Amino acid sequence: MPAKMIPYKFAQRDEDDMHARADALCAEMDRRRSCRFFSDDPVPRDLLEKVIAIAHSAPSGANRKAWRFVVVDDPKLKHEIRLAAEQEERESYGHRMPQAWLAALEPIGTDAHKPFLEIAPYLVVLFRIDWEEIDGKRYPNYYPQESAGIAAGFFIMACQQVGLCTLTHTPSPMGFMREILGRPVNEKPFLLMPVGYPAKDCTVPDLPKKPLSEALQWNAG
Ligand code: IYR
Repeated sequence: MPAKMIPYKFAQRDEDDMHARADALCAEMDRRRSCRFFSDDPVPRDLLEKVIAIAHSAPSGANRKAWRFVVVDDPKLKHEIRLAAEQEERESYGHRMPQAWLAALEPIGTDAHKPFLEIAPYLVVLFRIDWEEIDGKRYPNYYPQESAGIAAGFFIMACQQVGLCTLTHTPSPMGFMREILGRPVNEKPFLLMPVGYPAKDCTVPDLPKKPLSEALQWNAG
């Protein structure tokens, strides 16, 4: 049955305001960097929950919100996750990733060593829910990959906007996260995002930025 239709409470703004907001947001997001060196300074729990609420407001296939955010702050669990992730990463860096992939990662300077998984105050693990079981019957979710990706984008932007930093980390394969965190088989680990503040001496790679002109096309090419 179609839902009842209600008026859209849209905030209409004047053009100057729209430009000012676009410029401010652009400047803020331009400052965002993936953080690999975290401090262990605590982050208020309710602030993190607000950031997750923002991510949870993302649009999703058939409005199913086919995702779950699991927050880990238990040091024992973080240790277990670090050990499992580093074990997979050692295999990946050691022989699973082809030479071309390793070469592509060289400027970023990553390796199998992931201390941030224990240092960051929170690990937010995003699971993608491919199907749900209700009364013994399986119901597929629609576009779960895209939906989880959009929610992750909201999450990353919300972190930056409220003054937190994060990283989209994907130890691969990530099946161990489901076992460690006790999630059912219909939930697929999608992204592991440490959240906190950068370490005082945090550095980031000075990478060239692909100009927007290479990513934007108007009309037919
Ligand atoms: N998962 C590995 C490798 C890695 C892959 C990509 I694509 C990156 O942009 C960065 C790293 C790791 O986290 O080190």
